[in-house]
Amino acid sequence: MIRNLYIHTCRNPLFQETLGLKPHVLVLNKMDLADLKEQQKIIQHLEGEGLKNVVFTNCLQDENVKQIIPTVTGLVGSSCRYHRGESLEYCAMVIGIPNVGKSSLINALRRQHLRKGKATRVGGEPGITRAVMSRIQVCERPLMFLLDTPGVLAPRIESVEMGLKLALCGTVLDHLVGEETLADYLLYTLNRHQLFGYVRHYGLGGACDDIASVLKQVAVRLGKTQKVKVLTGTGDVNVIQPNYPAAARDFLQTFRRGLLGPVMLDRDVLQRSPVAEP
Ligand SMILES: Nc1nc2c(ncn2[C@@H]2O[C@H](COP(=O)(O)OP(=O)(O)O)[C@@H](O)[C@H]2O)c(=O)[nH]1
Ligand SMILES: [Mg+2]
Repeated sequence: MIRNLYIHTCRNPLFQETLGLKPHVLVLNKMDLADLKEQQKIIQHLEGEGLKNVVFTNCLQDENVKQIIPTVTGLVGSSCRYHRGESLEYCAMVIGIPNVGKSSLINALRRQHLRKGKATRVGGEPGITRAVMSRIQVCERPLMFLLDTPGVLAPRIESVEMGLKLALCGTVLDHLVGEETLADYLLYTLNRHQLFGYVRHYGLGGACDDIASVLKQVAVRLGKTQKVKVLTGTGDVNVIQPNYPAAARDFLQTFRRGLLGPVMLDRDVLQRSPVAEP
């Protein structure tokens, strides 16, 4: 099971239903993009949800990827339900919503344990892994295979805000939500968390909570403007029109690349968490 750290959803009964009693590891990937100052609180919160085996990873830099196989073998070994008999093979399934890095994790495991390259396609657009592929070997000793899946778990969207968080992380196609709506939510989030990396990144005059004004400045900054002729009673006037959609797209992509700084989108969830209290 794999989830982006910063899209950590509330108790998701789907996980329980889907996984049932099978041993499982929760991989919180893209740790490079997450603000992990409150890592302990995150772990406590997850434990409160009954999720114990948590590994934070960065599959681009192979950070902590080596912890996964020992965790899996430890869990299977200690699970009395799994009388493995003579079988020395492990077969595990990687599940999670689109774009959290399931395929990247498989490739990272292969790099770490087999010194092999890509076996499964990675893509930034949700839905690139379309068909369930055959099992892919990720380790020799112990012999372990993983099944990549095309996001078999649909995001369980409990509220508009959670939907926006998921969309910010690129787990649904942007145009379904609207890039400018998403950019607005991103700006609101950054300001609320007092993360002003965007002001520095785009060289803005200061923090601002008006998305139209921010996108206008971003568009000018990026040269994403066009001249249009406006006919007035006294003659034609040339006006510069900012390309708002292009500015919104750049704002979102810049955030997703981590260039606006690490963010913990679920800070509010953590603060509401009863287990976070001392
Ligand atoms: N910053 C960052 N990006 C990642 C990481 N792992 C995967 N990605 C990127 O996330 C996108 C989706 O990855 P992919 O493996 O296709 O996700 P899947 O849909 O769950 O299989 C790709 O652009 C990856 O390069 C990570 O640890 N950090
Ligand atoms: Mg995939």
